[in-house]
Amino acid sequence: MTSRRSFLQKSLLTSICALAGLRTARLIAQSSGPGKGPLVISTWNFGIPANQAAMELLRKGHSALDAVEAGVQVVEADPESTSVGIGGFPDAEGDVTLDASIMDHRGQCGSVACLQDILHPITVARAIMERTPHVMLVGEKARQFARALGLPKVNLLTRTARKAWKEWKANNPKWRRFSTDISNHDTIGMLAMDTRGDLSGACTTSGWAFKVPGRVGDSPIIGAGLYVDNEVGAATATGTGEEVIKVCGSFLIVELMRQGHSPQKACEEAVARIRKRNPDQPDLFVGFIAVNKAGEHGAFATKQGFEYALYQDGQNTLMTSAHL
Ligand code: SD4
Repeated sequence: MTSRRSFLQKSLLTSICALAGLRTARLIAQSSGPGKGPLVISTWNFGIPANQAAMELLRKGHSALDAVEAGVQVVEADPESTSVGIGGFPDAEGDVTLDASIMDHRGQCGSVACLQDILHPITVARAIMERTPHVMLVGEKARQFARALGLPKVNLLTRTARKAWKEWKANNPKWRRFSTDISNHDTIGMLAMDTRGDLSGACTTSGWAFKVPGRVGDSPIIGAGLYVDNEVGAATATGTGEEVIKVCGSFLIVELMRQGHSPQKACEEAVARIRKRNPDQPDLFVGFIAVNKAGEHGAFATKQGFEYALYQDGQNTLMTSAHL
């Protein structure tokens, strides 16, 4: 698997270089030097405590991979967060189903979708990456895989989430209306650069509140909710996953950075494409964050209200994203 994957990556790189000419190859060479780690960036205000946990590991010399796993675990374990891990709002039948993905500096990745009863889907995603020849496991078999790892069964439906679901259900007996409210779209996506300048990323969510059972969003789809290329940079997404999947959002941003865009311009271009595809949906929310190998970052959203947390140069700061 590894050799096939690295062959495909090299082939893709070669084709892109051939298409874009030597200028692209020069930009890759410039951006693949040592970066400005340690650095952590993550979506929304719960990114602040998540960044803190990640940075503690980076400062001790741990890898970016260890850091992003530990960072997003903080939010997965927080019952107050209604869009990630325990406490996440359930699907239309009242089941909490979780999606997560992780990707490291070697381009290795793992993901899990529609996972029930497990507190840390990100740890399951990492185990899939490290212990199997596969990238993605889903549903009941993924749950069994997680249990076989020794992860305990946990009831993820909190009283608050159950109450919200009951209220939603009372108003939506036939699942006709699905909320697109921004408050239902608070995935944590995290990108980190370690002291060696290597990049990793993680993304984890309970997805769209009261979704159609079986629905999978962008977060566990490599290239949509998360993408890392250690030669170029990394990106992750939050918001309506269906629209992120349709443009391969995170992969698109990394490829735009490869072609010379700054992380900010790359995020803006990806958001512009989503807006162009959805001219009649002014309320559609999608946001991206990105970093490049130079330690520069970007963030952009379809609309106002997107915040992200940046931990760089010793400061863990809640930032307000620019938007369309
Ligand atoms: C999804 N993008 O499942 C995720 C959910 C989310 O902030 O709410 N992201 O579509």
